[in-house]
Amino acid sequence: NGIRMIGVPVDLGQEQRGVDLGPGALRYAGLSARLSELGYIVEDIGNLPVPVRDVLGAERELRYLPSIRQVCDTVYQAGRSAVTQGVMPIFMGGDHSMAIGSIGGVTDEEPSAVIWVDAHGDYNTPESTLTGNIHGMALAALLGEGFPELVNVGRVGAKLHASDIILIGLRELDPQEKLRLRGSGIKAYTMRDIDERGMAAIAHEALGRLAHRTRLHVSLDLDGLDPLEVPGVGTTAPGGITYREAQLLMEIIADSGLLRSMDIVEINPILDHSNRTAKIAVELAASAFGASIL
Ligand code: DIR
Ligand code: MN
Ligand code: MN
Ligand code: MN
Repeated sequence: NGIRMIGVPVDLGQEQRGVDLGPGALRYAGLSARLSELGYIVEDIGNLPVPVRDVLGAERELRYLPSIRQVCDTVYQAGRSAVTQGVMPIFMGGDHSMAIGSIGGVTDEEPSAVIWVDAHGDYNTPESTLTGNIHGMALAALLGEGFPELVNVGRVGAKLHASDIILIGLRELDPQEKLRLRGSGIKAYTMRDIDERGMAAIAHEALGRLAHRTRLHVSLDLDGLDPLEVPGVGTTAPGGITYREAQLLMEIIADSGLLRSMDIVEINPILDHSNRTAKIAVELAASAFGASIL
């Protein structure tokens, strides 16, 4: 019944300054205490070593690929250790590039599933990307596509099959990324789906598709939520998941009993108002790990 908080202050996968402060923002917002209240034994192991971008001038033109690879290898090992020791890791980002390590690390043996909450697909390759930013390539790398340095983090090759993944909250895809996603076999619920069908129907259907798995990882990019409610993210996209819809999704995930690990990524406290985004993320994590209103 243990949860291990693992800070990954990486900001190298995107351009905005400030996502490296995400782990601190989540700690100040009381993540540890909130999970302890639920009856978990919570251990915070601090932050993993991440190079500071200001000293990586020479890697800039490489989009920090060597350093991101190194960070993801470290995150992978931290995920592996947590799984083998029987505790549930929460990876506190940092930008979404670190999910290449976290998801790789937790998906080694049992049939695993991932619910990826995001405005974006993060399904770019070095060929399809418009920005060059590696946080927009994380899901593709986990499926074995793109830079070999990222595909081979931790162990060689793809860490997930398309059928292991469900995307929720999509509303901003790059042109080539959109074509790639259509052809991928990944189940994606866009904002239109959520508007038309409601989050409850989508959450139940998503978990039904993943029912034969024994481990579920939730990768929560806070930009999946509406920036009016969650302003502290680097790449905002209007018209997102509301706080209530996100809560409902997390509560239904908790009911499934499958959740074993989580990423909380892309929080940028520099762009936030009074740490609102991290506070909301703490409430969502609490719901995912079983908090109920009554
Ligand atoms: C864009 C933005 N598709 C890119 N991606 C973001 O840079 O590849 N992902 N913001 O979270
Ligand atoms: Mn993302
Ligand atoms: Mn995103
Ligand atoms: Mn992003």
